[in-house]
Amino acid sequence: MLEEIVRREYGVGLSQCSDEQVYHALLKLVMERAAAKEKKTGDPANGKKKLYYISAEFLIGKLLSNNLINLGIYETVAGELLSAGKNLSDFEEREPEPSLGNGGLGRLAACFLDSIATLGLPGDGVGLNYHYGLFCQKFKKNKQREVPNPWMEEMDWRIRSDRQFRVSFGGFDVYAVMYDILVTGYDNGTNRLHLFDLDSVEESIVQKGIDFDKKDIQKNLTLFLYPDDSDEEGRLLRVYQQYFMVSCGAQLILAEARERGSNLHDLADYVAIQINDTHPSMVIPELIRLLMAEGIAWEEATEIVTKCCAYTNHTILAEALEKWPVSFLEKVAPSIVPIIRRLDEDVNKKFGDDQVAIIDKNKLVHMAHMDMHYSHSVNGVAYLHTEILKNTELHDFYQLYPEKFNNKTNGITFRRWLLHCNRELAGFLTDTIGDGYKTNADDLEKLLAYKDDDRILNRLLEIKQNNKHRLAVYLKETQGIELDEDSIFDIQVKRLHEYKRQQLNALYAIHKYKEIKRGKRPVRPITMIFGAKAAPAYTIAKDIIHLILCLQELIRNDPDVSPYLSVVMVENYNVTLAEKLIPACEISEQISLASKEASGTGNMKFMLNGAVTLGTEDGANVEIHELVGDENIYVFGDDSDTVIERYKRKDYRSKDYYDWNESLREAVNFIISQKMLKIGSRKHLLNLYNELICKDWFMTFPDFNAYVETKERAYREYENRRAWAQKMIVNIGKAGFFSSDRTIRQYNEDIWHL
Ligand code: 26V
Repeated sequence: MLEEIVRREYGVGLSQCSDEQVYHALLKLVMERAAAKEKKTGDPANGKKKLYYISAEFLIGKLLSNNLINLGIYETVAGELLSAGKNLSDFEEREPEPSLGNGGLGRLAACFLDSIATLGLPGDGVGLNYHYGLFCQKFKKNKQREVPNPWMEEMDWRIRSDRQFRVSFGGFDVYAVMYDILVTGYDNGTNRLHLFDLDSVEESIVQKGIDFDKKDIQKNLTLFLYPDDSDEEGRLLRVYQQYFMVSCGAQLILAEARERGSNLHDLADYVAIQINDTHPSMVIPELIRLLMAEGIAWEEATEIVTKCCAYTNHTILAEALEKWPVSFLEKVAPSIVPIIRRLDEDVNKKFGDDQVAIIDKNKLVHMAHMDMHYSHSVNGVAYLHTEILKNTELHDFYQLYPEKFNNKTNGITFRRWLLHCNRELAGFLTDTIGDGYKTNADDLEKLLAYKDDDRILNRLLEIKQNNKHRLAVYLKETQGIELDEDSIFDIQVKRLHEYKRQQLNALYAIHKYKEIKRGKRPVRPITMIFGAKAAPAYTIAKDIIHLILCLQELIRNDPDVSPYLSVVMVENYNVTLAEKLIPACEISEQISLASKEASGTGNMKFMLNGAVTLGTEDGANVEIHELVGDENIYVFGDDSDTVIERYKRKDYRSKDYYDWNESLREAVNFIISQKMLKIGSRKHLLNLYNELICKDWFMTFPDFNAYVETKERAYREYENRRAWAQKMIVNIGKAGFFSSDRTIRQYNEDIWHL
C-alpha cells in the first residue's frame, strides 16, 4: 500500500525513495486511510448530537505507529518497508513529538480522543495549535535548562481548514485559522482534533531559552504552551489564549450544530461540551453571548448553555484553581464581562452566599464557580478525589447541586499504552487469552487463570527482562546512560511537583547510599530512575531536580556504592520516553501525599505493563489497591483523612520529626553535607534543606519510615521471582478497569448521551 503511494507521488519504487520521501508517504497513507473513515455530517450512522472536548492541552505524542495500529495496517506497512530494506522504527523515531500538554491532564485528553473514536462516538477535540510544545529539558551543571520544543514541519499531521473565525479582543480583532488532526479509532471511525492559530504568530520573537516578548499578542498568542505555574507577567497572555480558544470553539460549535439542523433553541440536542479543567471555562459566557446575539433571551440562553456544558475538575490544590482579575478580562475579552457580571448577580440573588459567588470581593472571577453553577455535570477523576471534592473542597457547591456531582475514574488507551509501547507483551497476551482484550479490556481477567502456570509466569518475567534490555540500549544510545539490567528497575516519572514527592524518593536514595557506605549491601542492585520536568518558575521543584542530579553524579563516581545502587534521571521526560520506560518498570512509584493526587494515570500505565505499585492511598491508587488486593501492591503512609485533619489542625511541624527520627535526620542532613556541596550548588541545596526542615508542606517526614520499610519489603519479595510474576499477572489481569474506553462509556452514559 505504501508502494502505491510512492509510485503515485514520486514515480519510483519504495526502495529508491529517500527517507524523507518514505516518511511523507507514510503520513499521506495514514491521512488518506483515516479520512476515508470519517463520518460526514448528515450521515444517518451519526446521531445528531456531537461532543466537543475543549482543552488547553492535548498531549498527543507521536502519532505514526498509533495510527497504523488503529487503522489495522501496522504489520503490512512494516513488512512492506522491510522488503524495501527499510525499518519502520526508524521512521517512528524520526517523527517529532507534539508535546502539547504539561502532563496528566493533557495526556488524559489525548487518551479520551482515542477512546471516543474507538467507540465510534461523534466527538472532536478543541484546542490550540501551540508552535512550541512544552519546553525541551536539558541538564547543565546538574540543573534544568529550558529550550524551545518545535514540532511542526513543512508536512505534518495537520490539515489546514477553510473555516475562518474572528475573535474580538479589547481594542483589536484577530482572524483565526483552524488546523485539524485526524483522530483514528481502533478498528472504527475517525474524528478530529481542531487546533486554532493565528497566521501572524512569529517564531522569530523567541529570545534566549524560552523567553519572548509577552506583549505583542498578534505575534505570540499561540507561540508556547504554558508550563503550568509560570511567571506573573505571562498570566495575561494565558487569558488571551483561553479566550481565543473558546471563542473559536464556540463559533465552530454553533456553525456545525446549524449544519446538522439545529435552530439553536434546541442546541442541547445537538451539542455536548466537556470543559477540561477551568482553562476553557470562558466558553460558558461566550456561548451565552453568541446565543443572545442570535436573539435568544438571557434566561433561555443560560439554560441552553447549562444543558450543553459539563465540567471536569482535575485538582484540589487551591493554588491551581484559576481566578482571573475582572480587570484582566476587561482588557482581553470585554464583550463577555457584562455576561459574567450578570451570571454573578443571578447567583447572588439566588443564594446570597459569598462562598459560592463567581466574582469575589477582590474582583477575582472564580472560573470553577462559574463552571459549577452553569454546567449540568461536575465530575472528579477518581473515587477518592470526587469524595474529597464533595465533602471538603467543593462542599458548598455539592450542597447546592448534589445531582450534578459524579465521579469518572480516569483511564488510559490500551492501544498506545500496551499494543504500541509493549508489542511483545501484547503478542503474548493475544497468544494466551486471544485478542478480545484489545476492544474489551475486561478480557484481561482471563489471564488470572494462569496464575499457577509456570510457563506463563516465566514468560512474563522474560518479557520484562527483554523490555529492560530494550530500555538499556535506548538510554545508552540516546543519553549515554548505562543501566545494570540485572538490577531492580524502580521508576518514578511524572511532572516534578512537591505534592508528588520526588523528594521522598530522593531521601530514600540517600538513606540507601549511607547504608551501603556502612557495608550493608542490598541483595540485588537497585536502579532508581527518575524523569520529570519542573515549571521554569517553580524554584523548589528545580532544587529537587538539582538534588537528584547531584546524587546521580555522587553515586556514579563512588565505587563503594555504584555496583549496588544507581540513581538515574533521564533528560526531557516526555510521552516518547514514557513509552520506553513503562514497559521496563518493575516497581512503580506513586507516592504523592494522600489526598493531593486527583487520580494519576501513570499508575495505570505501569500496572497494565506488569509493574507493581509502591504507593500511598491516593487518587486512583486506592482503586488499584482494591482491585489487586493487599498481596499485589505495596501501600504505605498516612491516609487522606489523617492528612486532611493534620492540615486543619495546622499543627504540622516537620522539625519535630527531624528531631526524633535519626535515620531521617541523617538523610536530610546529607543534602548539605560536604560531599554534596562539592558537587552541587550551596544555594539550591540549602534552600531545599531549609524548605524541608522549616515547612515540608507536603508532609514527607511523617511518611519516611513507612516508605523505607515498605520499599525494603518490596525489594525482598522481588527475590521470590515466581511470587513476583504472580503479582505481575494480577496487576495486568486487573488493569482492564482502567481502559479509557470504560471511562468514555461512562461519560457518554451519564453526561453526554450521544
Ligand atoms: C496545576 C498547577 C498550577 C499552579 C501551581 C500548582 C499546580 C499544580 C497542579 C496543576 C495541575 C492541575 C491540573 C492537572 O494536571 N491535574 C492532573 O490531572 C490528571 C488527569 O485527570 C490527574 O491524573 C492528575 O492526578 C492531576 O494532577
